Amino acid sequence: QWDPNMPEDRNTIVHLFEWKFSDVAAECERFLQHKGYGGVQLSPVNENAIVTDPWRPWWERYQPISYILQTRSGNEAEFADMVARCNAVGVRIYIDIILNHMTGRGGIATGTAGSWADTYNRDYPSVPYTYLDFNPVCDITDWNDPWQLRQCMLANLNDLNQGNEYVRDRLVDFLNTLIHHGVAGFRVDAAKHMWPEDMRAIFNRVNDLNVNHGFAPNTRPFVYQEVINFSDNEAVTWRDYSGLGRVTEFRHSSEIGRVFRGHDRLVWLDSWGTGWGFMDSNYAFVFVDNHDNQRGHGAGGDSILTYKQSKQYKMATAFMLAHPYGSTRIMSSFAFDDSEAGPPADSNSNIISPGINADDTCSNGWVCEHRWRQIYNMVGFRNAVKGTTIQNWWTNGDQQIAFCRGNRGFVAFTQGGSISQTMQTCLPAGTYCDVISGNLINGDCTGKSVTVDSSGNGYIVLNQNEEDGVLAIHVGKQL
Ligand code: LM2
Ligand code: CA
Repeated sequence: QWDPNMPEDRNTIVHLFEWKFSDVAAECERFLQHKGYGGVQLSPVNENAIVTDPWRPWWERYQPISYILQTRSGNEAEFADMVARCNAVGVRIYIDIILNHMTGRGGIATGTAGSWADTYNRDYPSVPYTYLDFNPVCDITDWNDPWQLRQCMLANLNDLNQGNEYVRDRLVDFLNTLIHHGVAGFRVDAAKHMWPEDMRAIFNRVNDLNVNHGFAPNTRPFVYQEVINFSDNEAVTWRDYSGLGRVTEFRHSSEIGRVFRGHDRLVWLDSWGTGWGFMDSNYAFVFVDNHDNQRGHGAGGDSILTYKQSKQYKMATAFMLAHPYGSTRIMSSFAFDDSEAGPPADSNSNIISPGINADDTCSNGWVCEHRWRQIYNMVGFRNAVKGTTIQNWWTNGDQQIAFCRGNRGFVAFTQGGSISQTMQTCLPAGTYCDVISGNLINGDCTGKSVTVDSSGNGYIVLNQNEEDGVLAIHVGKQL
């Protein structure tokens, strides 16, 4: 299903990568609800193999060992508490589910709930799975062979046979446990490596969302599938999966990075979306970066922007959120130099909670992009302009653009030269706080403001050397 099942006045998901459940619950209550975030994507919540070489990398969580809800993020009781508390404040929970595989194929593995597995012989007693539940052992050698993509091992990970009824039952039970606890949907890991028919059979069997958590009767889970697909000429494309739910649009990630790194011109953004070869907006799940491509895993390479290029990153994120294309996700990272390194942890390898500074930012190694003013205020902008279209597209013909979202919001961008001129904002007369340079606090704007006259015109000032090359005003932040 393609709708994220959020409250009407919300839209964006934030991926709180590797956060503990207790911290997620607190974040829903103290921050996310107030800034208008619609949901949180969690890292995989079921038991994973403990990897010690390298020491506790982030990617150990992509090696399931059972469906017991116990990881470094917390146990089942903590999970249940978190989902209930987030739902109570209108913030939905989405789980990263790994249906394609179990652990890597090697020796004896131990998991985060204490289970063990004989990964060479494909014996996972805590599920239980035996070798009969897996596809025959083979490696993906030809990435243009649809059969190999589905039937062979991705990165040497033991490949489950989702055509097997017993396996389907185990996966459906796992998803139903999550639904019982109140989740709103799923990010499907490695969807490209499973047959669409098998996934349909599995999702058709899962329960409706739990009405005790505020979902309407007969609501189906939101599904967004990770399919890396850059061209229609590939053997497997987004079209194979868009009948079941949304699909990750990786071209959005790489192209927005290329544009805001200055390798393309803003003037061309007038046809952003299908005009750039992307999938239809109703199927697209979009982001500037994700947990893989921000550290050079997966696809996208050098064009991907991350928190490390903060100005360009904020501009790309602002454009994504200002533009109506797709269903949006914000990445919230821990700082890293080493692309394998796991989350901030103490000497016992327990994850450390983010500290919260007076200015809303995080400490203890957590970047918390979702707490950057320019980012959370654009989440608010997207909520305020929901349901409107782009109007009055303006450009200087090169590296400056501006546009309205109906008569509810206006945004301007420059990555070449300063803007200082009267523009049509499409907004009702009044004075508006620019949510990029400041915040509206007790009726005062801490940044720039724009006065709009009765014909919708406002004088827009956006200098090239400002901290951010964006100005954004909307009806929700009027002085
Ligand atoms: C995904 N989407 O389809 C995730 O977004 C991605 O993060 C996962 O890979 C991948 N699929 C499998 O779930 C990550 C990471 C890999 C890592 C795997 C499994 O990017 O590097 O592979 O998780 O932990 C690691 C080693 C690899 C080894 C494998 C199995 O890097 O060299 O393969 O474990 O032992 C020999
Ligand atoms: Ca597979």
